Amino acid sequence: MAARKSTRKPNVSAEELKRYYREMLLIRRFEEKAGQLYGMGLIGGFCHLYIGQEAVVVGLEAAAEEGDKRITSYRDHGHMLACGMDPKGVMAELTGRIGGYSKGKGGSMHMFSKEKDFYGGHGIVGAQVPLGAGLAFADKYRGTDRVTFTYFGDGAANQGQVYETFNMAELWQLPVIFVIENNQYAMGTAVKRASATPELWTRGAAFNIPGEAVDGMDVLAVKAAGEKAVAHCRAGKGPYILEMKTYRYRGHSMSDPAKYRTREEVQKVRETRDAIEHVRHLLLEGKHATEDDLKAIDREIKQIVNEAADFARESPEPPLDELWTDVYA
Ligand SMILES: Cc1ncc(C[n+]2csc(CCOP(=O)(O)OP(=O)(O)O)c2C)c(N)n1
Ligand SMILES: [Mg+2]
Repeated sequence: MAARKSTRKPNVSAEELKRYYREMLLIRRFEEKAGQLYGMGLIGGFCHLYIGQEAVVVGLEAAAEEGDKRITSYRDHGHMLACGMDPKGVMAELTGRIGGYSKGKGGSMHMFSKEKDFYGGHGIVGAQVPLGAGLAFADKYRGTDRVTFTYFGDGAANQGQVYETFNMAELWQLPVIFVIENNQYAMGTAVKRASATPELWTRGAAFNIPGEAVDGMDVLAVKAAGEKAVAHCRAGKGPYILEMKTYRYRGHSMSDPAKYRTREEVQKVRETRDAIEHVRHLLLEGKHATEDDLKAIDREIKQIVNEAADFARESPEPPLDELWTDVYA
């Protein structure tokens, strides 16, 4: 077990770097648009944006293979886009329309895709952790070598059910990667105020689960750590913990007044650690792309996001008789 230092020397192709740039940018622009639609009253209920944390899901999806599974909390839009779900279906779910992934009946926090092995979207803090171990149990039982990425926050990491799950996951050697997205805050509570031991990657020690801390703002470091964890799980060696040191730029949800931190703190992370700027820098410095190439990617992403927003506005609300469908899966 060792803390991982960020690897700034890229050992990746130009195409790969461009792919990460595009995928992270899609999440950021999608979330910005969701924030706008929320402000216009087109999205109701809770809406938790993922802006700032993009490198975590993009790096881990780069380490995943077909048939691997993922499950996460309510801060889930980035996970869905990163695993290839359709931005139109995600945005339409946010606006509560029939074209959404849950036919407009689930909203931001409750979306699923069997096709993409995305198992939600869970509003109860920590509830997805035992469910993630259950998905891994199913794979082990069926004799596949698939792994499950089980994402949860720094706040969730202090929940009792997490440790019951750690115990069973190690006991049964389940192929589950516990990804702790440590974005430094649980609503308005800083990690330092809530955690007796702030190095969350060590939390599996009592169960013999290996873990490491990763620079979650560096997509290449995330991918490398993800590959290591995946190899561990696929080899039948049981669970693995990855603590992603990341940061959320926006409030906890759209209704967060953000009085628990300074603007300067957020600005400093944006200026010194931003995941998208990091890859942009690698692309330009390495002469893998020109400013014009990147502008073309920006335009392409903007169009995808605008089309998703148009679809989400134009798709009708679910008819009343939809109330009686999907009650049991
Ligand atoms: C069991 C439970 N307790 C409390 C809440 C209210 N709540 C919603 S999100 C949240 C903070 C969780 O923070 P963290 O796990 O760090 O995830 P993040 O929001 O930072 O992604 C809390 C306390 C809840 N939804 N469920
Ligand atoms: Mg948090």
